[in-house]
Amino acid sequence: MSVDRSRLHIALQRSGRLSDASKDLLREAGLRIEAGKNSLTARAGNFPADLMFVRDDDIPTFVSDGACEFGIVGQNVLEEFALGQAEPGFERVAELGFGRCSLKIAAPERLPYEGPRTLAGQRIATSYPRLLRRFLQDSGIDAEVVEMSGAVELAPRLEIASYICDLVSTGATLEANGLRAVDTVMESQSVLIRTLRPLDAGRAAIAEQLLSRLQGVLATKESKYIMLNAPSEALKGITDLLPGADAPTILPLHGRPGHFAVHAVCQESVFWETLQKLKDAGASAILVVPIEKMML
Ligand code: PRT
Ligand code: ZN
Repeated sequence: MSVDRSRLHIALQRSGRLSDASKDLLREAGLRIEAGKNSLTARAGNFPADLMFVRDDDIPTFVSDGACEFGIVGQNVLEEFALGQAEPGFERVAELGFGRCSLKIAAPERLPYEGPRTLAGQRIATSYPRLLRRFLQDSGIDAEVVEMSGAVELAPRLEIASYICDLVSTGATLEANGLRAVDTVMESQSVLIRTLRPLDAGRAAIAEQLLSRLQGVLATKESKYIMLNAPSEALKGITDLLPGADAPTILPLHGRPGHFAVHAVCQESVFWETLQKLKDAGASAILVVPIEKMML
């Protein structure tokens, strides 16, 4: 298939832990994704963008080379790639809140761990050699990094290495292999990246549209619309309590002189504790409603 330069190209993981959430995010931004299960590309039916379904490890390269203008990938894969590059060819646009995991040092139950110095002179197996080397270097430790492309958790049993450095989410895999997490190399989640290659005016405009929609989707995930009533003397205290809201709307209540309705978009989670504090500060009839769409 030849590459259509009048459309944007977005690199997504073809099949794996990030695939569904990546597609869901684009759908929430209004893209209609028409793809069969085994396609390598898909067209957005109603937006000038094509999706490229690739291995997550290839996404930083695709975006840096400008083959795709955008990509969604785990920070772990991205940082490992970036450490091997003289100049980054991409920039991070937003953290996406899914695919969370940590890159951890893990030790067999029988081996001690008293901080990174325990690793001195040891063999450590990992699929993230650059991130591990940076961690060791930052800790001033000399150790041998054994590179494996998968099944890293088997290394101690196979006596390939004493320790491992691998991704952990629930910890079940470590436990099943008689290992325990002892240190953290990095925390990770998926991120949206964009190429640093300049775009022509047409595609730059489409890119801005996509970004504005995605930023709207990400903002609505955390945001709530809050409405409440309050007497005038309580307004200052109440507006100070509203989480992440700037410039709330304040309207007089019909038939109740000295009383106002306060409406605000809160950019942070609104907890029960916050509602209680608002009530204690004089608010009544407090409503918190989800926001479906937002364009900032
Ligand atoms: O085929 P392709 O190369 O695209 O996929 P892949 O097999 O390399 O990646 P995939 O789908 O496994 O993971 C994609 C991304 O998801 C990773 O790069 C991380 O950013 C993120 N992620 C989140 C994880 C995990 N959680 C995770 N738990 N990636 C891998 N794991 C593995 C881990 O390596 C270990 O084997 O799951 C196991 C541990 O899980 P727990 O729950 O037992 O701790
Ligand atoms: Zn991969």
